[in-house]
Amino acid sequence: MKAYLYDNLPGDQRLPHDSGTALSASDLSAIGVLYYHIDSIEGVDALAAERGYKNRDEITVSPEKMGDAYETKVKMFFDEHLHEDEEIRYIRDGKGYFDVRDKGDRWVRIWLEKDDLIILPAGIYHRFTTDESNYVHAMRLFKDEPKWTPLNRSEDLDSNPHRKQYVSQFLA
Ligand code: KMT
Ligand code: NI
Repeated sequence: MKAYLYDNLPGDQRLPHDSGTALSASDLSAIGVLYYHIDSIEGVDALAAERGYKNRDEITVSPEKMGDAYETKVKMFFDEHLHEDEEIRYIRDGKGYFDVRDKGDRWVRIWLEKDDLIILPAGIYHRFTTDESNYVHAMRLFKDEPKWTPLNRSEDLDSNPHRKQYVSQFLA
């Protein structure tokens, strides 16, 4: 895992866009983003039991797996959005970037690789992209039924209870 402020410069979303300002795991936890490095499925099972993640599936994002849909999918993942549930991802292989908004509404880029696990809290604005390797294989965990509905950023969401809860807990 490597976290840093995004440079906001033009260029492919899959490039590093590293501004040079590094952030730590504790900077991430201050905005409710939890990072773990877990090198066994038993470790993931223990975390899942502790946090009540009852369901899981696996996804591979790559041109090999997705064919012509790949470029479209990668652009969709990169639209800024939030969810009304936590987003939990465990990287089994490959690499990818999760970008999350910080307290100043700046993008923080989090580079994840094999055995990295991230929990994004409900209500945080975020986006995802593969990196230049164009390959990630991840486990998606969830508490109940998978609810993937992305709610794209909009002022209408300022009154969403999950957004309000996130803002009052981490951004106030
Ligand atoms: C998401 O929600 O953006 C994804 O599931 C992307 C693939 S998992 C790293
Ligand atoms: Ni998401």
